[in-house]
Amino acid sequence: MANHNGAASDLRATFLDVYSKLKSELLTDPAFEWTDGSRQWVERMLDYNVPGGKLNRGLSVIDSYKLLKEGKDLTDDEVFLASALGWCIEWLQAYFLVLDDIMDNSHTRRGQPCWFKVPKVGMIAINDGIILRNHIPRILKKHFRTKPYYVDLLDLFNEVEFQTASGQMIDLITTIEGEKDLSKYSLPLHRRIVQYKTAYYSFYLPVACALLMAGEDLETHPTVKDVLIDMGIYFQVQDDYLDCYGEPEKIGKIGTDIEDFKCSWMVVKALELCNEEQKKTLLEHYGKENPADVAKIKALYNELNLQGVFAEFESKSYEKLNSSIEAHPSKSVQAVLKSFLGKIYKRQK
Ligand code: GPP
Ligand code: MG
Ligand code: MG
Ligand code: MG
Repeated sequence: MANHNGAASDLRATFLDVYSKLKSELLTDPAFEWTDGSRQWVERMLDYNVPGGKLNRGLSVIDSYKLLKEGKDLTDDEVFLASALGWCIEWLQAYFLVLDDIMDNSHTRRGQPCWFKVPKVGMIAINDGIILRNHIPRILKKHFRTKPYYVDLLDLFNEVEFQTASGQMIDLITTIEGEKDLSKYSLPLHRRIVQYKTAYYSFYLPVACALLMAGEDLETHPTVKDVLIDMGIYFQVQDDYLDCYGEPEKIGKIGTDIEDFKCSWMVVKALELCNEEQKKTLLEHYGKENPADVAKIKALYNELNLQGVFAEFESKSYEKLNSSIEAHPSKSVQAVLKSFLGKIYKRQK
């Protein structure tokens, strides 16, 4: 039995080995008659979109499973299975991002052009998103079909995908052209959007996967689910903040929330804090493509000290999340949640 409790970089290397194995299985999937051209397309598409992120969601399945096993060394088989589930979440994320970048008319992602912006890709990216999504049940079928929790896994991925697509829908329909109406933007609306579009797949799903593998489920841990959802909301507020104030070289993407008229935490806070004069600026310049309009909005955010407001929000959220975690009876569950929170607190990317 190998010792997998070594440095984080070892775990990352092991995790990446599993990516190569899953990729080669998918590229020889007997359900399709492959040609060199089709295989090359899928391989390039996967390498471009799946492994290039921070891998936090995927790695946290292994971390969580390990903590649930209370420090016992994992077998090679357990490491492989937890990694495969981690990769299913990374595949899900790749699928969401490929399509989200089209919908948000974004430019870059993970330090490179968005997939649909790559020459000769264009709208083929939509079908690539569908392929990415279909890879998940193929991975699950190959490696989990005989497990007692197989049906629960399939159901979990389906439920979370539905919640995410529903969150994405409300993110998009609030911005409909011709109805640009800032008066409907509020903290409760923002919370609803980000809870569904981000929190379930980014925070709840990795822990839910680890619990299923360990023979448990999250419905028997409702307080854990609540903390994970709150952490996901905090994470998306950071994403909204970084869309404006993050360094593109660090976050790997260029913000488009102002141009896209998004119900971002930034604009919600600005609406809350502005005077009548400043409100006019928001109404006139928010949601326009022109860089001069965007600059006016950013200047207003500076005037309202949204950086300071965010710093305050960040430390308050940390304290609140930390005390909810400490209220939990199980030390191993506390450890899972604390390691998550530690990874995202004051993140710059
Ligand atoms: C993140 O929103 C939300 C998603 C990636 C979910 C997409 C869901 C689909 C069903 C396609 P965002 O647009 O703020 O993310 P980013 O800033 O990374 O573009
Ligand atoms: Mg986006
Ligand atoms: Mg989006
Ligand atoms: Mg964003």
